[in-house]
Amino acid sequence: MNPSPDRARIVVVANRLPVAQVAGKAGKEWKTSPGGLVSALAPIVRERDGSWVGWPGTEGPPPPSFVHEGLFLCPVGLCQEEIDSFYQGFSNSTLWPLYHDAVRWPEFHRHWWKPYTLVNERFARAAAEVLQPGDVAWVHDYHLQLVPSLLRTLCPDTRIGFFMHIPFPPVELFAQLPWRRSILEGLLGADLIGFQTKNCARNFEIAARRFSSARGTGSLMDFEGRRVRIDTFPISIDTAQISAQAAKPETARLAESIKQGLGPERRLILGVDRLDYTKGIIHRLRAFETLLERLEDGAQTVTFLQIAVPSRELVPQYLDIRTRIEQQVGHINGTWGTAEHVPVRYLYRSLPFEELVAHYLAADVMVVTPLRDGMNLVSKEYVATRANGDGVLVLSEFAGAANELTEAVLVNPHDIDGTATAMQEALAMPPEEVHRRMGALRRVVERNDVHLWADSFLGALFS
Ligand code: GDG
Repeated sequence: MNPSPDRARIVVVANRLPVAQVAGKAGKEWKTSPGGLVSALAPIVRERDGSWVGWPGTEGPPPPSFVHEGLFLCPVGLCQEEIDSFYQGFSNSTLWPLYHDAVRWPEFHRHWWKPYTLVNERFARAAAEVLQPGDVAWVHDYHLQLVPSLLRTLCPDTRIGFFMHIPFPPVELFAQLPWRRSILEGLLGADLIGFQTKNCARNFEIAARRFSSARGTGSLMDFEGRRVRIDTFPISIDTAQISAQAAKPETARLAESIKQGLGPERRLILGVDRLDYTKGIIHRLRAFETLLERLEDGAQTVTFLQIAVPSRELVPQYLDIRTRIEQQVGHINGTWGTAEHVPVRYLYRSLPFEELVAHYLAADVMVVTPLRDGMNLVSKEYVATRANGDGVLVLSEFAGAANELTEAVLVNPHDIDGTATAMQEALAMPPEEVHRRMGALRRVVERNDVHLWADSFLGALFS
């Protein structure tokens, strides 16, 4: 008999461990990685005496399993060749662009596929080694889509859940993938496959019916004599943690000094993203320049601050998009800047969490305009900091978050004029409307936080 959902041990299988090695006083030491996923899953794994299987993020043989802050961690090693082919290649140059509406050309290379299968097998074996009867395996994301079926072969009685953090593309795009059947059969090894949105779940069902032997409609499919449930679990944030950080007096002080630094009476429009071509930063900059053209003299009263977190710097498309963004920032500042005013401020780095929250608090308008995004947590984090009920969120309709945050100012990021108009309206929005919209948005992130997301997924896995 399977244990109840609140007692089973959980083995999380994810590309990355929830820790990274940093330089400490006594040499290298492990530090918990920031982020909502870690803060949601770590307590569940810890309380239930579970484990976390993942790559430590550096090349070479893995260290032995170890306990960090009460979490049992099982490192999986990758050699340099596998980092190039499995991680930067198949995961981030084939699957990532293909699954994000092919906003960049996905590269299909046979010599990347084999390492993808081999690394997935290694993850499955590492998970099988720690799984005990009655445990549950929760596999995460596009890097590990073969793990559910591999694990099913190794541990046939284990309940297996899979959650896809990024979109699942429409079948017309997915059909391009030469290994489409293997990927679908890999995922169908799970008992439950979770997606961010209903559209993604539907895309998967259509692809599974077309390219595998899975049958069924709606949220239940039959595959190789088993029932597979397909469902939607929109991920969220640790709302209480972010709200508490925003409420600290030191955060308010820091936000005030950020505002003062812009100059008197200036309004702040903020963008925060990993530097990724899916996040629409170039389109956003073009929209901001269009806004400056329209504002003419008023251009002096507004600043756009883009925080771009370095990401996948060894993948050529990322280097290319960084160069283009930096050229565009230079172009706008060269054209519109004065000795007193720099219209675009650009930070290419990751800020400490406390500073990130202070920037959210300082922003009059938050622009989150990805060309495609599974969910987008930044949009939800901004909302969580607005205890005063002010601030306007401009949000792409192509972010999964747009399904929930319907009171944001929704935009098509490809429509540069439309996005500029949305920014302009956001800056001029009457306070009553700002408060009404933000109130509605806050109710959404207060109701659905990352803990509810994890509980809903695990509840469904046991039902
Ligand atoms: C993938 C999917 C899905 C950003 N700048 C800083 C910083 N961040 C943190 C944010 C946020 C996280 O990074 C970014 O999360 P997003 O959801 O916006 O985007 P992805 O990284 O692409 O995440 C996405 C997500 O997985 C979860 O399922 O929503 O669709 O693509 O939490 O706060 N954190 C710090 N400093 C920064 O400068 N400390």
